[in-house]
Amino acid sequence: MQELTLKDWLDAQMRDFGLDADLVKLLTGVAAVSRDISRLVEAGALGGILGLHGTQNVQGEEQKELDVVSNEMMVKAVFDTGVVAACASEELDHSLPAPAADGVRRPYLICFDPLDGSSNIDINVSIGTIFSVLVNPRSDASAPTDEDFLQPGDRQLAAGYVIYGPQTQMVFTVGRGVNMFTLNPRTGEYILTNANVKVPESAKEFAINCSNMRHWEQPVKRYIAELLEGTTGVRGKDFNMRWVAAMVAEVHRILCRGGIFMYPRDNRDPSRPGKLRLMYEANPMSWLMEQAGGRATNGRTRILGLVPEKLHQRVAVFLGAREEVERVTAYHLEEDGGRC
Ligand code: AFP
Repeated sequence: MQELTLKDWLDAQMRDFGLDADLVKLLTGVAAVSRDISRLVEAGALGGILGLHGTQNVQGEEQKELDVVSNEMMVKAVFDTGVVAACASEELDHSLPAPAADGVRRPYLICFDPLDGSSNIDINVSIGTIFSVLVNPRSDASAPTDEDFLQPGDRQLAAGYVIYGPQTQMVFTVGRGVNMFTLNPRTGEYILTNANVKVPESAKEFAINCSNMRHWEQPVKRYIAELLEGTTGVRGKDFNMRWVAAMVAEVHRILCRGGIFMYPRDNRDPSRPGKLRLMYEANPMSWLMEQAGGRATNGRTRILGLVPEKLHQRVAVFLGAREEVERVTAYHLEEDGGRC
């Protein structure tokens, strides 16, 4: 069978479905820089950029050297495409307008987490880059601000991730299903290896950081207790548990093999509704899930319908197989008093 490269696939999308040529430029730029990030990740200690950078990001988290370098690479790459008016990164306090002041309106905004799963960097476990493309709401060439990014996930035009694991794979949607491309390390070309991915309906695996169990809300405790009871409980079957500590890897596993991923809100800090970021992690991954036939909620409502209040907003996340996400969401709504 003839291999279909990312370029061929994008050309076909332009030809057959009218995919915007500027969006193709942007996706091509993201693919190209992900190849370079992949090489750095692969070099590890030999590349001389492992370890701590000695600074913290806006969320107060330690930045790893590779976080900082890959962020700089992403910023440069997206602006080099010439179609991005501003970008927002999990690693930056505020959005960054395109440097060129040439009076040209650029059609897109892009949000990204340049290196998700940083705690895995130094131990050679899968990490990834997540991205989400939005329309630039400005009709002129003026510089977008943080407020321009505050659009619900339903308005994304493209979203996906690149996983740096045993293989490097780029997985994304432009609103017509989810496709997986694997990087051929010999040619540097991304090849379509899994078209129109669907989340298996029946789940056998769940992913949640159980060390936080004592802080969870009651519906989450109930749902997990039932999974743990296995064949002896109401679910009548055994489940297995996985936790990679990188959302990219958990989502990738669910797209390939099914299951549910959860990062619930907890009772420690009421001002912090979850750990994950809406714009950089939850929105793009939720859209992928829905495009693959799965579901994504914050326990109560669809994540893609949430209107962000701030750029670095956090949110509780339940995503994966439809039935599982619907069940845990129903437990939350029951607890709230039966509102559906
Ligand atoms: P970073 O984006 O800071 O690398 O954090 C990764 C992450 O946000 C997400 O990818 C993981 O699911 C989650 O944190 C893991 O968190 P804990 O294992 O610390 O609970």
